[in-house]
Amino acid sequence: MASYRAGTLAVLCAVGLACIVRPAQAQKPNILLIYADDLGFHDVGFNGRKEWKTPNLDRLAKQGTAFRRWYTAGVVCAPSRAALMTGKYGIHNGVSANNQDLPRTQVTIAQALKDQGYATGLFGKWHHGVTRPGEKDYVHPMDRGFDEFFGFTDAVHAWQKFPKELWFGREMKPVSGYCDTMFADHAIDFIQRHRDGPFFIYLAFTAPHFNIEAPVSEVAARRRDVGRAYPDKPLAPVYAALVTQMDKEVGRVMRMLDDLGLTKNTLVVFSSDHGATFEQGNQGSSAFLDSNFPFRGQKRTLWEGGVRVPSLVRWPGRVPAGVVSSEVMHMTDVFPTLLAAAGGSPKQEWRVDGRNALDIWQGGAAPTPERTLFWEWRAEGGNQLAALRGNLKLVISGNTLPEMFDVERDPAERRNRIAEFPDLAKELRASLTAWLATETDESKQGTPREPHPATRSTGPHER
Ligand SMILES: [Ca+2]
Repeated sequence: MASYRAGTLAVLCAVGLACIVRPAQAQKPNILLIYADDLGFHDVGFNGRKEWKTPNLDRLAKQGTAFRRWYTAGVVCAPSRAALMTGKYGIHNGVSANNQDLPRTQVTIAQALKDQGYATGLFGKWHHGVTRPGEKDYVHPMDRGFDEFFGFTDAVHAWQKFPKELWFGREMKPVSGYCDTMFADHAIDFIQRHRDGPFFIYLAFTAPHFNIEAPVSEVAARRRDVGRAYPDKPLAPVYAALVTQMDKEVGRVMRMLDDLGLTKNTLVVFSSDHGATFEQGNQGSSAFLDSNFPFRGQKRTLWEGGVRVPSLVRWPGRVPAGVVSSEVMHMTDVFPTLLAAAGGSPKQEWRVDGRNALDIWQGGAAPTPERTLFWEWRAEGGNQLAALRGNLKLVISGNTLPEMFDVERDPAERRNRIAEFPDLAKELRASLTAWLATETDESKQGTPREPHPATRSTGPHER
Protein backbone atom coordinates (compact mmCIF):
# COMPACT_ATOMS: atom_id res chain seq x y z
CA MET A 1 0.00 0.00 0.00
CA ALA A 2 2.79 2.36 0.95
CA SER A 3 4.69 1.70 -2.26
CA TYR A 4 1.48 2.13 -4.29
CA ARG A 5 0.97 5.53 -2.68
CA ALA A 6 4.58 6.51 -3.31
CA GLY A 7 4.29 5.38 -6.90
CA THR A 8 1.06 7.31 -7.42
CA LEU A 9 2.65 10.39 -5.93
CA ALA A 10 5.64 10.08 -8.27
CA VAL A 11 3.35 9.81 -11.28
CA LEU A 12 1.29 12.82 -10.21
CA CYS A 13 4.47 14.83 -9.74
CA ALA A 14 5.82 13.65 -13.07
CA VAL A 15 2.75 14.87 -14.92
CA GLY A 16 3.11 18.29 -13.39
CA LEU A 17 0.40 18.27 -10.76
CA ALA A 18 1.17 20.37 -7.74
CA CYS A 19 3.17 18.43 -5.18
CA ILE A 20 2.24 19.78 -1.80
CA VAL A 21 4.09 17.13 0.20
CA ARG A 22 6.45 19.02 2.45
CA PRO A 23 9.82 17.38 3.09
CA ALA A 24 10.16 16.34 6.74
CA GLN A 25 13.34 18.41 7.08
CA ALA A 26 11.51 21.64 6.38
CA GLN A 27 9.34 21.30 9.47
CA LYS A 28 11.12 22.14 12.69
CA PRO A 29 10.75 19.31 15.20
CA ASN A 30 9.27 19.86 18.62
CA ILE A 31 11.87 19.18 21.29
CA LEU A 32 11.17 17.54 24.63
CA LEU A 33 14.17 17.41 26.95
CA ILE A 34 13.51 15.31 30.05
CA TYR A 35 16.02 15.50 32.88
CA ALA A 36 16.00 13.24 35.93
CA ASP A 37 17.68 14.27 39.17
CA ASP A 38 20.34 11.95 40.64
CA LEU A 39 19.10 8.99 38.58
CA GLY A 40 21.75 6.26 38.43
CA PHE A 41 22.74 4.39 35.27
CA HIS A 42 21.27 1.16 36.62
CA ASP A 43 17.97 2.62 37.81
CA VAL A 44 16.16 2.05 34.51
CA GLY A 45 14.97 -1.11 32.79
CA PHE A 46 16.79 -0.30 29.56
CA ASN A 47 20.09 -0.47 31.45
CA GLY A 48 19.25 -3.75 33.13
CA ARG A 49 17.31 -2.90 36.30
CA LYS A 50 15.25 -5.97 37.21
CA GLU A 51 13.80 -5.18 40.66
CA TRP A 52 11.33 -2.69 39.22
CA LYS A 53 10.08 -1.79 35.76
CA THR A 54 10.31 1.42 33.72
CA PRO A 55 8.14 0.41 30.75
CA ASN A 56 7.68 3.91 29.35
CA LEU A 57 11.37 4.74 29.30
CA ASP A 58 12.13 1.27 27.96
CA ARG A 59 9.62 1.83 25.15
CA LEU A 60 11.32 5.12 24.29
CA ALA A 61 14.65 3.29 24.19
CA LYS A 62 13.14 0.67 21.85
CA GLN A 63 11.65 3.34 19.62
CA GLY A 64 14.92 5.27 19.64
CA THR A 65 18.59 4.91 20.54
CA ALA A 66 19.92 4.34 24.05
CA PHE A 67 23.43 5.60 24.72
CA ARG A 68 25.59 3.49 27.02
CA ARG A 69 28.40 6.06 27.14
CA TRP A 70 26.64 9.37 27.74
CA TYR A 71 28.66 11.50 30.16
CA THR A 72 27.40 14.35 32.22
CA ALA A 73 29.47 17.50 32.57
CA GLY A 74 28.98 18.15 36.30
CA VAL A 75 28.61 15.86 39.30
CA VAL A 76 26.11 17.99 41.23
CA CYS A 77 22.87 19.63 40.10
CA ALA A 78 23.77 23.21 39.19
CA PRO A 79 26.93 22.57 37.13
CA SER A 80 25.29 19.71 35.24
CA ARG A 81 22.23 21.80 34.43
CA ALA A 82 24.25 24.87 33.49
CA ALA A 83 26.33 22.76 31.08
CA LEU A 84 23.14 21.29 29.62
CA MET A 85 21.66 24.76 29.19
CA THR A 86 24.76 26.38 27.69
CA GLY A 87 26.65 23.57 25.93
CA LYS A 88 29.72 24.66 27.89
CA TYR A 89 31.95 23.30 30.61
CA GLY A 90 31.44 24.75 34.09
CA ILE A 91 34.84 26.44 33.96
CA HIS A 92 33.54 28.35 30.90
CA ASN A 93 29.91 29.09 31.78
CA GLY A 94 30.44 30.27 35.35
CA VAL A 95 28.89 27.32 37.17
CA SER A 96 31.27 24.69 38.45
CA ALA A 97 29.82 24.59 41.97
CA ASN A 98 26.28 24.20 43.27
CA ASN A 99 26.12 27.73 44.71
CA GLN A 100 27.09 29.59 41.52
CA ASP A 101 24.36 31.34 39.58
CA LEU A 102 24.43 31.10 35.80
CA PRO A 103 25.70 34.52 34.68
CA ARG A 104 23.30 36.61 32.62
CA THR A 105 25.92 36.77 29.86
CA GLN A 106 25.52 33.06 29.13
CA VAL A 107 23.18 32.00 26.31
CA THR A 108 20.89 29.06 27.01
CA ILE A 109 19.42 26.51 24.63
CA ALA A 110 16.01 28.00 25.41
CA GLN A 111 17.17 31.41 24.15
CA ALA A 112 18.77 29.84 21.08
CA LEU A 113 15.60 27.87 20.25
CA LYS A 114 13.40 30.88 20.90
CA ASP A 115 15.40 32.67 18.22
CA GLN A 116 14.49 29.75 15.93
CA GLY A 117 10.79 30.42 16.52
CA TYR A 118 10.17 27.97 19.34
CA ALA A 119 7.69 28.35 22.17
CA THR A 120 9.69 27.45 25.28
CA GLY A 121 8.65 26.08 28.66
CA LEU A 122 10.46 24.86 31.75
CA PHE A 123 8.49 22.62 34.06
CA GLY A 124 10.35 21.32 37.10
CA LYS A 125 13.59 22.18 38.78
CA TRP A 126 15.76 25.18 38.07
CA HIS A 127 18.71 25.53 40.39
CA HIS A 128 19.79 29.06 41.13
CA GLY A 129 22.96 30.08 42.90
CA VAL A 130 24.16 33.04 44.93
CA THR A 131 23.34 36.50 43.54
CA ARG A 132 26.12 37.64 41.22
CA PRO A 133 27.80 41.04 41.56
CA GLY A 134 25.73 43.63 39.71
CA GLU A 135 22.53 41.57 40.03
CA LYS A 136 19.74 42.17 42.53
CA ASP A 137 18.84 38.50 42.76
CA TYR A 138 19.55 35.24 40.96
CA VAL A 139 18.76 35.34 37.26
CA HIS A 140 15.27 33.90 36.87
CA PRO A 141 14.58 31.15 34.29
CA MET A 142 12.14 33.50 32.56
CA ASP A 143 15.11 35.78 31.90
CA ARG A 144 16.90 32.78 30.38
CA GLY A 145 14.71 32.21 27.34
CA PHE A 146 11.77 30.37 28.87
CA ASP A 147 8.36 31.80 27.95
CA GLU A 148 6.77 29.79 30.74
CA PHE A 149 8.06 28.34 33.96
CA PHE A 150 6.44 26.26 36.67
CA GLY A 151 8.42 24.64 39.45
CA PHE A 152 11.28 25.11 41.89
CA THR A 153 14.08 27.62 41.52
CA ASP A 154 15.74 26.70 44.80
CA ALA A 155 17.51 23.37 45.21
CA VAL A 156 16.61 22.88 48.87
CA HIS A 157 12.96 23.75 48.23
CA ALA A 158 13.12 21.06 45.56
CA TRP A 159 13.71 18.37 48.20
CA GLN A 160 9.98 18.64 48.93
CA LYS A 161 8.07 16.01 47.00
CA PHE A 162 4.72 17.42 48.09
CA PRO A 163 5.43 21.16 48.12
CA LYS A 164 2.90 23.58 49.56
CA GLU A 165 3.78 26.24 47.00
CA LEU A 166 5.62 26.54 43.69
CA TRP A 167 6.63 29.23 41.23
CA PHE A 168 4.18 29.99 38.48
CA GLY A 169 6.44 32.15 36.40
CA ARG A 170 7.67 34.84 38.78
CA GLU A 171 4.90 34.35 41.29
CA MET A 172 4.83 31.82 44.12
CA LYS A 173 1.39 30.21 44.50
CA PRO A 174 -0.11 27.45 46.63
CA VAL A 175 -0.19 23.95 45.11
CA SER A 176 -1.08 20.49 46.27
CA GLY A 177 0.05 17.10 45.01
CA TYR A 178 3.20 15.30 43.99
CA CYS A 179 5.67 17.59 42.26
CA ASP A 180 6.67 15.43 39.29
CA THR A 181 3.00 14.77 38.51
CA MET A 182 2.34 18.51 38.52
CA PHE A 183 5.34 19.07 36.21
CA ALA A 184 4.03 16.48 33.76
CA ASP A 185 0.54 18.08 33.95
CA HIS A 186 2.02 21.44 33.01
CA ALA A 187 4.07 19.91 30.17
CA ILE A 188 0.94 18.21 28.82
CA ASP A 189 -1.00 21.45 28.99
CA PHE A 190 1.83 23.28 27.20
CA ILE A 191 1.91 20.62 24.45
CA GLN A 192 -1.84 20.98 23.93
CA ARG A 193 -1.59 24.74 23.67
CA HIS A 194 1.41 24.61 21.32
CA ARG A 195 0.43 21.60 19.24
CA ASP A 196 1.01 23.59 16.05
CA GLY A 197 4.63 23.90 17.15
CA PRO A 198 7.45 24.12 17.22
CA PHE A 199 7.86 23.91 20.98
CA PHE A 200 10.75 23.24 23.34
CA ILE A 201 9.98 21.76 26.73
CA TYR A 202 12.59 21.26 29.42
CA LEU A 203 10.88 18.83 31.79
CA ALA A 204 13.17 18.68 34.81
CA PHE A 205 11.80 16.09 37.24
CA THR A 206 13.11 15.99 40.81
CA ALA A 207 13.04 12.19 41.10
CA PRO A 208 14.78 10.28 42.45
CA HIS A 209 16.66 12.98 44.37
CA PHE A 210 15.86 12.94 48.08
CA ASN A 211 13.61 13.43 50.00
CA ILE A 212 12.94 9.74 49.66
CA GLU A 213 9.15 10.12 49.46
CA ALA A 214 6.72 9.22 46.69
CA PRO A 215 2.96 8.96 46.12
CA VAL A 216 1.28 6.52 48.49
CA SER A 217 -0.18 4.31 45.76
CA GLU A 218 3.16 3.98 43.98
CA VAL A 219 5.00 3.19 47.22
CA ALA A 220 2.34 0.55 48.00
CA ALA A 221 2.89 -1.03 44.59
CA ARG A 222 6.65 -1.12 45.10
CA ARG A 223 6.26 -2.60 48.58
CA ARG A 224 4.61 -5.54 46.83
CA ASP A 225 7.62 -6.26 44.61
CA VAL A 226 10.79 -4.45 45.71
CA GLY A 227 9.68 -4.51 49.35
CA ARG A 228 9.13 -8.26 49.34
CA ALA A 229 12.57 -8.82 47.89
CA TYR A 230 14.22 -6.67 50.58
CA PRO A 231 12.01 -6.84 53.67
CA ASP A 232 14.70 -5.36 55.92
CA LYS A 233 15.15 -2.27 53.69
CA PRO A 234 11.94 -0.20 54.05
CA LEU A 235 13.31 2.69 51.94
CA ALA A 236 14.21 0.51 48.94
CA PRO A 237 10.60 0.41 47.65
CA VAL A 238 10.23 4.15 48.24
CA TYR A 239 13.32 4.89 46.14
CA ALA A 240 11.99 2.51 43.48
CA ALA A 241 8.62 4.32 43.60
CA LEU A 242 10.36 7.62 42.89
CA VAL A 243 11.72 6.12 39.69
CA THR A 244 8.59 4.22 38.63
CA GLN A 245 6.34 7.23 39.27
CA MET A 246 8.62 9.34 37.08
CA ASP A 247 8.37 6.64 34.42
CA LYS A 248 4.57 6.90 34.61
CA GLU A 249 4.77 10.67 34.18
CA VAL A 250 6.95 10.17 31.10
CA GLY A 251 4.30 7.77 29.79
CA ARG A 252 1.53 10.32 30.27
CA VAL A 253 3.45 12.97 28.34
CA MET A 254 4.19 10.48 25.53
CA ARG A 255 0.51 9.58 25.28
CA MET A 256 -0.36 13.22 24.75
CA LEU A 257 2.18 13.40 21.91
CA ASP A 258 0.58 10.27 20.43
CA ASP A 259 -2.97 11.58 20.86
CA LEU A 260 -2.13 14.83 19.09
CA GLY A 261 -0.21 13.07 16.31
CA LEU A 262 3.01 14.81 17.34
CA THR A 263 5.19 11.78 18.08
CA LYS A 264 6.84 11.62 14.67
CA ASN A 265 7.86 15.25 14.69
CA THR A 266 9.02 15.43 18.28
CA LEU A 267 12.62 14.84 19.27
CA VAL A 268 12.70 13.39 22.77
CA VAL A 269 15.88 13.35 24.84
CA PHE A 270 16.01 11.74 28.27
CA SER A 271 19.00 11.95 30.60
CA SER A 272 20.01 12.39 34.24
CA ASP A 273 21.98 15.27 35.70
CA HIS A 274 24.60 12.89 37.22
CA GLY A 275 24.87 9.53 38.95
CA ALA A 276 22.95 8.48 42.04
CA THR A 277 24.09 9.70 45.43
CA PHE A 278 25.10 7.37 48.22
CA GLU A 279 25.17 10.22 50.70
CA GLN A 280 23.16 10.71 53.87
CA GLY A 281 20.11 12.26 52.19
CA ASN A 282 19.20 9.00 50.46
CA GLN A 283 19.48 7.12 53.75
CA GLY A 284 21.30 4.29 52.05
CA SER A 285 18.52 3.44 49.57
CA SER A 286 20.32 3.94 46.26
CA ALA A 287 23.59 2.60 47.68
CA PHE A 288 21.88 -0.59 48.78
CA LEU A 289 20.17 -0.86 45.38
CA ASP A 290 23.50 -0.31 43.60
CA SER A 291 22.02 2.42 41.43
CA ASN A 292 25.24 3.13 39.54
CA PHE A 293 26.07 -0.51 38.75
CA PRO A 294 28.38 -1.61 37.17
CA PHE A 295 30.33 1.55 37.84
CA ARG A 296 32.42 2.76 40.70
CA GLY A 297 31.49 5.94 42.53
CA GLN A 298 28.53 8.24 42.86
CA LYS A 299 27.44 11.87 42.71
CA ARG A 300 30.31 14.20 43.66
CA THR A 301 32.92 11.84 42.21
CA LEU A 302 34.40 11.63 38.73
CA TRP A 303 34.34 7.86 38.63
CA GLU A 304 32.01 6.45 35.99
CA GLY A 305 29.23 6.13 38.58
CA GLY A 306 29.26 9.89 38.98
CA VAL A 307 29.48 10.90 35.34
CA ARG A 308 27.90 8.18 33.21
CA VAL A 309 24.15 8.58 33.07
CA PRO A 310 21.14 6.72 31.63
CA SER A 311 20.25 8.43 28.36
CA LEU A 312 18.23 7.95 25.22
CA VAL A 313 17.05 9.84 22.17
CA ARG A 314 13.86 9.19 20.19
CA TRP A 315 12.99 10.81 16.91
CA PRO A 316 10.99 8.44 14.72
CA GLY A 317 12.37 8.08 11.23
CA ARG A 318 15.45 10.14 12.08
CA VAL A 319 17.12 8.39 15.02
CA PRO A 320 17.47 4.60 14.57
CA ALA A 321 15.08 2.52 16.65
CA GLY A 322 16.13 -0.28 18.97
CA VAL A 323 19.81 0.63 18.89
CA VAL A 324 22.20 0.78 21.83
CA SER A 325 24.99 3.15 20.87
CA SER A 326 28.51 2.98 22.27
CA GLU A 327 29.46 6.39 20.91
CA VAL A 328 30.73 8.78 23.56
CA MET A 329 28.31 11.63 24.19
CA HIS A 330 28.88 14.59 26.49
CA MET A 331 26.15 16.68 28.08
CA THR A 332 27.55 19.81 26.41
CA ASP A 333 26.68 18.20 23.04
CA VAL A 334 22.96 18.53 23.74
CA PHE A 335 22.84 22.29 23.08
CA PRO A 336 24.47 22.31 19.61
CA THR A 337 22.71 19.07 18.62
CA LEU A 338 19.21 20.27 19.52
CA LEU A 339 19.93 23.56 17.83
CA ALA A 340 21.07 21.71 14.69
CA ALA A 341 17.87 19.65 14.74
CA ALA A 342 15.99 22.96 14.82
CA GLY A 343 17.94 24.19 11.81
CA GLY A 344 20.32 26.50 13.69
CA SER A 345 23.89 26.54 14.91
CA PRO A 346 25.58 28.23 17.88
CA LYS A 347 27.14 31.63 17.28
CA GLN A 348 30.91 31.64 17.56
CA GLU A 349 30.88 34.21 20.37
CA TRP A 350 28.86 31.83 22.55
CA ARG A 351 31.99 29.64 22.68
CA VAL A 352 30.07 26.40 23.00
CA ASP A 353 32.28 23.46 24.02
CA GLY A 354 29.99 20.62 22.90
CA ARG A 355 29.75 19.42 19.34
CA ASN A 356 26.79 18.89 17.08
CA ALA A 357 26.18 15.14 17.41
CA LEU A 358 23.15 14.97 15.13
CA ASP A 359 24.97 12.61 12.73
CA ILE A 360 25.78 10.31 15.65
CA TRP A 361 22.20 10.42 16.93
CA GLN A 362 21.10 9.50 13.42
CA GLY A 363 23.30 6.42 13.46
CA GLY A 364 26.66 7.70 12.24
CA ALA A 365 30.01 7.24 13.96
CA ALA A 366 31.94 9.92 15.82
CA PRO A 367 34.53 11.77 13.76
CA THR A 368 38.15 10.84 14.25
CA PRO A 369 40.54 11.60 15.88
CA GLU A 370 38.80 11.09 19.19
CA ARG A 371 38.29 14.18 21.28
CA THR A 372 39.37 14.50 24.88
CA LEU A 373 36.73 15.20 27.51
CA PHE A 374 37.51 16.88 30.84
CA TRP A 375 35.96 17.04 34.29
CA GLU A 376 36.80 18.92 37.47
CA TRP A 377 35.17 18.73 40.85
CA ARG A 378 36.83 21.09 43.31
CA ALA A 379 33.99 22.38 45.46
CA GLU A 380 32.47 21.27 48.78
CA GLY A 381 35.77 19.72 49.83
CA GLY A 382 36.06 17.70 46.62
CA ASN A 383 39.31 17.65 44.72
CA GLN A 384 39.22 15.47 41.64
CA LEU A 385 40.10 15.90 37.98
CA ALA A 386 39.62 13.59 35.03
CA ALA A 387 40.30 13.41 31.31
CA LEU A 388 38.92 10.82 28.91
CA ARG A 389 40.13 9.86 25.48
CA GLY A 390 38.53 6.86 23.88
CA ASN A 391 38.31 4.20 26.55
CA LEU A 392 41.16 5.52 28.70
CA LYS A 393 40.44 7.86 31.57
CA LEU A 394 43.03 9.67 33.64
CA VAL A 395 41.81 10.39 37.16
CA ILE A 396 43.63 12.57 39.69
CA SER A 397 42.06 12.41 43.13
CA GLY A 398 43.32 14.95 45.67
CA ASN A 399 46.98 14.49 46.44
CA THR A 400 47.16 10.88 45.38
CA LEU A 401 49.06 9.62 42.36
CA PRO A 402 47.20 9.88 39.03
CA GLU A 403 45.49 6.74 37.84
CA MET A 404 44.34 5.53 34.46
CA PHE A 405 41.46 3.19 33.74
CA ASP A 406 40.07 1.46 30.68
CA VAL A 407 36.42 2.24 31.34
CA GLU A 408 35.14 -0.22 28.74
CA ARG A 409 37.11 -3.28 29.89
CA ASP A 410 37.02 -2.23 33.53
CA PRO A 411 33.89 -0.14 34.14
CA ALA A 412 34.34 -0.45 37.90
CA GLU A 413 37.75 1.30 37.55
CA ARG A 414 39.57 -1.25 39.68
CA ARG A 415 42.82 -1.63 37.74
CA ASN A 416 45.10 1.35 37.48
CA ARG A 417 46.84 0.89 34.13
CA ILE A 418 48.82 4.09 34.04
CA ALA A 419 52.17 2.26 33.84
CA GLU A 420 51.09 0.80 30.49
CA PHE A 421 50.39 4.22 28.97
CA PRO A 422 53.01 6.66 30.28
CA ASP A 423 53.00 8.88 27.19
CA LEU A 424 49.22 9.17 27.04
CA ALA A 425 49.09 9.84 30.79
CA LYS A 426 51.58 12.68 30.38
CA GLU A 427 49.69 14.09 27.42
CA LEU A 428 46.30 13.94 29.15
CA ARG A 429 47.71 15.55 32.26
CA ALA A 430 49.17 18.38 30.20
CA SER A 431 45.82 18.76 28.40
CA LEU A 432 44.01 18.90 31.74
CA THR A 433 46.35 21.59 32.99
CA ALA A 434 45.85 23.61 29.80
CA TRP A 435 42.08 23.15 30.03
CA LEU A 436 41.96 24.32 33.66
CA ALA A 437 43.92 27.41 32.67
CA THR A 438 40.99 28.43 30.44
CA GLU A 439 38.70 28.88 33.46
CA THR A 440 36.88 32.19 33.20
CA ASP A 441 36.76 34.87 35.91
CA GLU A 442 33.02 34.29 36.29
CA SER A 443 33.68 30.64 37.02
CA LYS A 444 36.34 31.47 39.58
CA GLN A 445 34.00 33.91 41.31
CA GLY A 446 32.62 32.47 44.51
CA THR A 447 34.57 29.26 44.54
CA PRO A 448 37.94 29.78 46.24
CA ARG A 449 40.07 26.77 45.52
CA GLU A 450 43.37 25.23 46.40
CA PRO A 451 45.69 24.80 43.43
CA HIS A 452 45.19 21.27 42.24
CA PRO A 453 48.26 18.99 42.08
CA ALA A 454 47.77 18.62 38.34
CA THR A 455 48.41 22.31 37.85
CA ARG A 456 51.61 22.47 39.89
CA SER A 457 54.88 22.29 38.04
CA THR A 458 55.98 19.41 40.23
CA GLY A 459 53.60 17.19 42.09
CA PRO A 460 53.57 13.95 44.00
CA HIS A 461 52.71 12.12 40.77
CA GLU A 462 56.16 12.96 39.40
CA ARG A 463 58.06 11.31 42.16
CA1 LIG B 1 21.09 16.19 40.93
